[in-house]
Amino acid sequence: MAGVSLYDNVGSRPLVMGVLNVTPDSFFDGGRYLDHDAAIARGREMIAEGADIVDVGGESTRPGAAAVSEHEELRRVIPVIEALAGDVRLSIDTTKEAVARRAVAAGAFMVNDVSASLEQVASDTGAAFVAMHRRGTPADMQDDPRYDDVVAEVTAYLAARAARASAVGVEEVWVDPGIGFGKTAMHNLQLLGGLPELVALGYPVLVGTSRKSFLGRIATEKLLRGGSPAPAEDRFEGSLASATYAMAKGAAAVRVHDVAATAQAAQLVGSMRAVRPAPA
Ligand code: HH2
Repeated sequence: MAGVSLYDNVGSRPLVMGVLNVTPDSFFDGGRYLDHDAAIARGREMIAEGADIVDVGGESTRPGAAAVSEHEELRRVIPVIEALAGDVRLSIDTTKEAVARRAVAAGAFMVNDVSASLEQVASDTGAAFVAMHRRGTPADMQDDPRYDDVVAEVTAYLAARAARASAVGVEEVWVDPGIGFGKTAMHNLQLLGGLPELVALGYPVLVGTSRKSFLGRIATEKLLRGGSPAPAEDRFEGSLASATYAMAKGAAAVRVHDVAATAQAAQLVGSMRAVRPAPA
């Protein structure tokens, strides 16, 4: 196509948010980056791999995870944020008000809140805010979750939470369907397929499927032969496929552990968005 450069896609490329869990018990990277130096090195590695945002978390949200004290969560995340601030945009993955405030003061630009309730902190500090949908708490969220229409219910919930955040003065509000948070594998698939409904709300959409258990339960050959679901180490392909699908369906950003591969996929989706088909 005349006049369209393959490299002329700046601005249309979905963003890649790299996951950095400074925890002993996160379901995939738990224990790898509990040490501050290891976490900072991984943050720098993700920047080199193409991360647009690094999401720093100090408390696992996996089903059954133990709660962490405010003091311990601060001890885990603040030195990492201080060290990486200035090198990349940082978000803080927390549900605690004090942790969110301290993290923004230390350099985070975004509050990523799986409880969708810290909008006042974002408003007070001028941070961007991610409102994520979840049902229940880590202790009970996977106990037989039910919805009449998961796409409609999650979309309505996020519309209300986003409106509440805007009403208190948050300037940059994101929404996230919360893949795996109180959802069956079928609910997760329905939410991914229904992403255009969420995108139509008009807020940038963040999606996190990376290495999550539903990917291991989707009918792999092994599973069809009576085997067990794939463990997190074997969910790379599903993670990349689902992130690429989410971006193609309009997600503005994907939250992933595998930054290098996903950044390539984001570049490709951005290129496809930039290139308009020639008129027939
Ligand atoms: N998923 C996890 C944590 N935070 N935040 C948003 N906005 N969206 C998500 O889908 C999301 C999230 C769970 O993944 P991870 O951080 O890798 O694991 P853990 O909670 O065990 O630390």
